[in-house]
Amino acid sequence: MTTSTPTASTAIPTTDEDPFSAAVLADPLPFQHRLREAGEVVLLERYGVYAMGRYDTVRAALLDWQGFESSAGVGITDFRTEAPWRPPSLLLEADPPHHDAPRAVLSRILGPRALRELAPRWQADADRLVDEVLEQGTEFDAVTSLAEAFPLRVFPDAVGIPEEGRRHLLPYGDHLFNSFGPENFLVQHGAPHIGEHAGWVNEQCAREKIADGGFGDAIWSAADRGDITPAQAPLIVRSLLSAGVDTTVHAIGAVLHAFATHPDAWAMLREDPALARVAFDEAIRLEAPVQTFFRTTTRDIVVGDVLIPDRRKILMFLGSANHDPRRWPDPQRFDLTRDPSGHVGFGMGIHQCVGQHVARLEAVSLVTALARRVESIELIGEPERHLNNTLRAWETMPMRVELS
Ligand code: OVM
Repeated sequence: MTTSTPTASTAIPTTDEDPFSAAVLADPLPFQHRLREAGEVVLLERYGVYAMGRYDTVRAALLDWQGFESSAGVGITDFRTEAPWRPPSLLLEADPPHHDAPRAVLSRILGPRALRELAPRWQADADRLVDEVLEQGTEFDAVTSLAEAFPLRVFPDAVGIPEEGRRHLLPYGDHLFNSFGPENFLVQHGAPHIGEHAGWVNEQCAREKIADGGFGDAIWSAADRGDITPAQAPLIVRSLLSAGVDTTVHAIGAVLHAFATHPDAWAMLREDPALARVAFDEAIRLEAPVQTFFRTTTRDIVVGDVLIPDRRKILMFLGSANHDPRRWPDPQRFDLTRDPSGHVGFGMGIHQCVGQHVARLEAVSLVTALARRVESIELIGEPERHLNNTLRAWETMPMRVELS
């Protein structure tokens, strides 16, 4: 996709549409279709940034971390010309060589081996939560009762942070993910409160706050061994608290919505509970809780027949790539018979979600617990979207279940 002597033969397709408008955020698929049809790379005139919406193009750019860097920030702000609002993440907003040690440490701590011990505990926690919810009745808001309740019950304990103040976690993440976009109504709404939320989050990353035996403790132990520096440890804990809460809440929301609207898939899962894993990845493909991230070019790069000049921001539409009919037959369908692997909902390449095994274990535990007790799931009202510049999310999801 790159050439040593960049040449571009055609004028770049351009749109004046705003992907961060309330209308597009509430219903992004029509815009994403137009984006993919417009070309491999499209100029978003309003912001002076580029956009990619096709699967092959997004995937190739994500794999090319040398040409499309993350260390200038993965939001619309270029850290080389504008100061970031918080110290950059050592994972998300870094590239090799600085990225290597934090990434290696965290991928061991959050890897499948490390999670083996957690799996039976989280399954018991999920069974207990589902029992508690169903005890209250068979109609509930699936967002608060399940999608928010389960991650908030298990994840902060697994990190090892104190109980007090956990109410800051969701609004912190929500504003962080808004802040990757332009300073629109969503950012303006969150800005007055972010100091308070961020202050609390940053305080919980200190060694004295962190309980023994969890992910946070393992990060500090890596600093003791010299795998990372003591100055890096709190920022890596911060990554867990930044990337690990809202994302999993919305992933669980996505999988619950998918099942509620695809009763055939729920019947298949009940027949074969091992399908919970593929259901999770198919829901991530379908809904991509993280819809977009930016990259920044490190030189002139030709993609297809357009030239992206050096030091330009490019918005990668992960959700759009996961709906590209060039790659996915019947992309809108939640289909447990397809192989969703290769979706870019977790990104791709060196930055691919390091927490995905944790997220998968949370969702599989909860879906398994539900499948043990519930014959069918349906929506009993229109679910409402929660708008965010980066996240695809539900605010409410009125649900009724029939017990088995
Ligand atoms: C981080 C971070 C924050 C938000 C998202 C993310 C999806 C990472 O602070 O490292 O990855």
